Amino acid sequence: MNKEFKSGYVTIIGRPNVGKSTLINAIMGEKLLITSNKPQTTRNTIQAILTKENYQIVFMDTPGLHKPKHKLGEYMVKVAQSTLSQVDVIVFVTTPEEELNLGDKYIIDQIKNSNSRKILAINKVDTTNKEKLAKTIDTYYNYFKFDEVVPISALKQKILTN
Ligand SMILES: Nc1nc2c(ncn2[C@@H]2O[C@H](COP(=O)(O)OP(=O)(O)OP(=O)(O)O)[C@@H](O)[C@H]2O)c(=O)[nH]1
Ligand SMILES: [Mg+2]
Repeated sequence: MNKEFKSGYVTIIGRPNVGKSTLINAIMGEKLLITSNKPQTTRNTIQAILTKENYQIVFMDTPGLHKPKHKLGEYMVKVAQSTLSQVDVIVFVTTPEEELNLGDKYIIDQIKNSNSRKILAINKVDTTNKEKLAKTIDTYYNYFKFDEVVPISALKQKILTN
């Protein structure tokens, strides 16, 4: 009679301004989190809880990860160790990039040994073309074999298939 109720923790991580908060708003179906075209809009880790009949997901929106070594170190100590080790799923958000940039590389290096399921979300696909997107997927997947690769537009609330 009773269906199994599932719950899980999902951390959204990525460079500043890639659309992490926009993605959570899209999933939640409301404008819960502040988004803007200025990097570093999200200042603290914020939880958004999605509750449905058979499941509950706690999303963790995190501040954008900075390239500078010092800040990055600080951030990783705070966020990486406390949240990344305990979550069920890590969604690493990036944008269509020609090359794997240092910031992203660093983030991937930090998450690749965690036990969580790791999803690569390539956001803002509305701003690119198929060739660039394919190249981005190749580049990132070659660097690390994510469990899933999902091209999306958080702004337009679209998941790209094929
Ligand atoms: N074109 C386009 N713009 C997007 C998309 N998703 C987000 N944006 C825009 O990108 C900007 C940054 O979005 P945020 O959600 O604030 O990004 P964030 O990763 O949370 O940024 P920080 O909190 O600063 O790390 C905003 O202007 C969004 O409207 C998308 O799919 N397509
Ligand atoms: Mg944000």
